[in-house]
Amino acid sequence: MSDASYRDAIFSTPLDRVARFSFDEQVVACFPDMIRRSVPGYGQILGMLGVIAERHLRHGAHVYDLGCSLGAVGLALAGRLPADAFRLTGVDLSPAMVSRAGETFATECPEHAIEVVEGDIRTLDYRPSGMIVLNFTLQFLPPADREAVIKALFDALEPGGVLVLSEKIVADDEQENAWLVERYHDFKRANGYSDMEISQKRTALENVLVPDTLAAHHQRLARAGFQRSHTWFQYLNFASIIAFKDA
Ligand code: GEK
Repeated sequence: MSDASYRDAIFSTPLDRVARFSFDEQVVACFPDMIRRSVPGYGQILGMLGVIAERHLRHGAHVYDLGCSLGAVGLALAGRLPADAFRLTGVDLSPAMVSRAGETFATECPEHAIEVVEGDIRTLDYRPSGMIVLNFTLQFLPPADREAVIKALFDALEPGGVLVLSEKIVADDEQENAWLVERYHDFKRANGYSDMEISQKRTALENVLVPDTLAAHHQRLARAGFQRSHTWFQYLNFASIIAFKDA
């Protein structure tokens, strides 16, 4: 996947008017570089998803990767689990992402039962699943749509199933939040982004990526029916939660 990826330079020149961020062809071409340099802990979370699947997934169960982009979650699972251990459906709204992800699975892991479909996770007709992954996707839905999606995912999970939800988060405490955001910008600078790129990307994501607090996530999961959820990973203002449906 990485050999076909370009360096993210989308916001490296001054733009008169910064357009709203969208997952188009330009973003697809540099996506692996962009997400690795922009999301603290992205690689570590992917690595653990395979471990979590090994521990929690019933043999042969179905897995959803919602907002799959270029299929990194499916590749992580296929790298860790044998072909008969799971079936996976990746779903994404962006046609450019879906076609590239499909090609990647066909060449990288043809023996695994992985399909990619174009669709909106707000209206999908979910099939029963043992594990559902939302790796940095819920944050892009309008806040008012999030509750119904989480409820639909709880209903789709088999007893004993798990939901893994990774998100950019906002801290309740104003000072804590300011510190996390400043260090996050330092993290991006350390990864080669200029101040202009950081500020233009921030503008493009305004009202597109709307983060919740960790407390809001856990409360929403509880309202949907999850008996237990905990934050298993946090790196600056990025976190991952696992939620359990009782067996
Ligand atoms: C990874 N999980 O590499 N329905 C389906 N897909 C959607 C929707 C929607 N309503 N809204 C946005 N998307 C991936 C990274 S990226 C995160 C996920 C990021 C899709 C959108 O097209 C994009 O591909 C993905 O959600 C978010 O582990 O770019 O920060």
